[in-house]
Amino acid sequence: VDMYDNCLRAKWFLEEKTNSEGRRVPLDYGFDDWEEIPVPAVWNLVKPEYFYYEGPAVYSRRFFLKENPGGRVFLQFGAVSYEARIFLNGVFLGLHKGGSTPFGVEVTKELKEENRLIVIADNTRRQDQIPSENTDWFLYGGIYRSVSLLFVPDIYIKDMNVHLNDRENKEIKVSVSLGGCERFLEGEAVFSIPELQLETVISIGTEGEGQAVFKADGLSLWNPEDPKLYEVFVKLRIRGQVLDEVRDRIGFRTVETKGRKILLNGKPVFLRGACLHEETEEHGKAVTKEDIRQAFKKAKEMNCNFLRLAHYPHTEWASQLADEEGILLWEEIPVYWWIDFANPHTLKDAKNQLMELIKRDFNRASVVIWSVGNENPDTDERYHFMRELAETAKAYDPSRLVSAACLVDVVNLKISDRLEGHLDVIGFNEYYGWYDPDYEKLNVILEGSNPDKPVVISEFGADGYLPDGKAGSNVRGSEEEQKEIYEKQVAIFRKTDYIQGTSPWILFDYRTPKRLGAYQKGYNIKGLVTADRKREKPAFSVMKDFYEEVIKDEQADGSPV
Ligand code: ADA
Repeated sequence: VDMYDNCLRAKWFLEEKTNSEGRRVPLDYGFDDWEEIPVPAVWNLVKPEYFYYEGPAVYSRRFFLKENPGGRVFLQFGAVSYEARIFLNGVFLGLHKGGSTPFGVEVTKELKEENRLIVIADNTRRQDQIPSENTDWFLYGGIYRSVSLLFVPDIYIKDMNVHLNDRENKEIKVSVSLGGCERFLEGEAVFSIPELQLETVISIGTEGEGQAVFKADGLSLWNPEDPKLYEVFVKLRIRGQVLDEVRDRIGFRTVETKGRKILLNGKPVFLRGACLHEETEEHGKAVTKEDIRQAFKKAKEMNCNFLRLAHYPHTEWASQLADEEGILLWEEIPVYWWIDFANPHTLKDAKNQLMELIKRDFNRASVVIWSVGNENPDTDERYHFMRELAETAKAYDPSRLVSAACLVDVVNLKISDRLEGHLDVIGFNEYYGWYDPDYEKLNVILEGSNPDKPVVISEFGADGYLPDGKAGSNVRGSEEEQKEIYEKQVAIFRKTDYIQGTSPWILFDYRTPKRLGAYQKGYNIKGLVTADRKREKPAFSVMKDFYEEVIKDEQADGSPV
């Protein structure tokens, strides 16, 4: 049952009561004055008066189950902004925090023929949340990714993680874990890649886990030029009986660093990128596959092979499509600016979001970097907080790089952040020429820094708008000035050998209530393309030309600039 195109109904207030069993249940509102709200969608775009609404909303939907195949049933949510409380047939089933990652609740016991699902979605900003109160983007509200019922057998395959373990020997590593009970009968998982005529058996112990490493002769590696994907299957067999089966389409590649280089399949790669928010004018955060396709097309027109998905996990459609289209991705959790670094609950929420993201996208070849945060002040608390996140990512997923978008050390004018030792790639955000007009400082910083690992300029840029009746680079914030800033920035990057990628801020203009200034009008207008995605600004061609040069240089000597 997929509720994708159906409607839920919402009411803009929240009350709860405690029933005789001490469970919290929503009050029984009469349903007459409820609004129809589509799901998935952000409520902000449903009616003009909801545009700036931030707070709780109660969604309610009655649904019928024609047939129940038995086994266990989970109600899965792609994402709900920011907190979600789930009730089925009057029973409180769980609370999820984190507005951009998937989660599910088991509904096996509560599911009937006729059901009432209530979801209380609440996007109220709080300082102890991830992100906290202060964001330079629009914090849309609602159930904005799909909701579905997932039927699985009593014992089922919970996770299947697959990656290329050893490129030279074409060795694949597969880990399988089961769900359904505490202790399992011993069984086996049969892993296969039909295209390679490969089948291998992984034994599963009573803990419900098993892993194996095996050779995949004839395997073609995934890369942006040839994003080869294979259909893979895992069947769970216990006492000769097949109980469950999962499938995926997976690409195989390695990503690592060597000195100051990033290596993809053993070869240096320069990340020709751009930053991207998950937003369109029409759908807000509830982007469609077509919206993502369009964004990727624009990025490719700019000669990109890489996107930084800022500043929170985007829909999994993005990483699935990037797998198919050969775009490398940086995925991030919203540990953005100053958050409550000393608060253990905040750390727990951040870790949870990170793990939900990693588990969701473990099998996506396109994802090469996990970013644990953006532009956080270099304090003791932040160091401990971020270090724990970086180590969590590394421990679960040694097959990728870990980064964070760091700030300049303003005292010593250097790229130097205490977190560096825990990162594989240093992300560096800087806006010289814009917030600080002194480009010379950027020269000083880059020449004076001596990082022992690759640096990606994870943000740079400037506002770019069309001033009424006036043009010219002398107008602050004009598209001409933006272009000039880009030209100067790029010239500096080209001289710096340890810069192994750039992702300008940002591919498209986007909404942000922070920017209500005279010419910004509620948008961050640092886009290389306008928010309607129709018009490229002059700076777009600066990046396009720069990346074309990078490609030529790579072709000429087999290594990036
Ligand atoms: C920061 C931040 C971005 C955006 C940018 C800007 O670098 O990481 O989210 O706010 O500044 O436009 O100033």
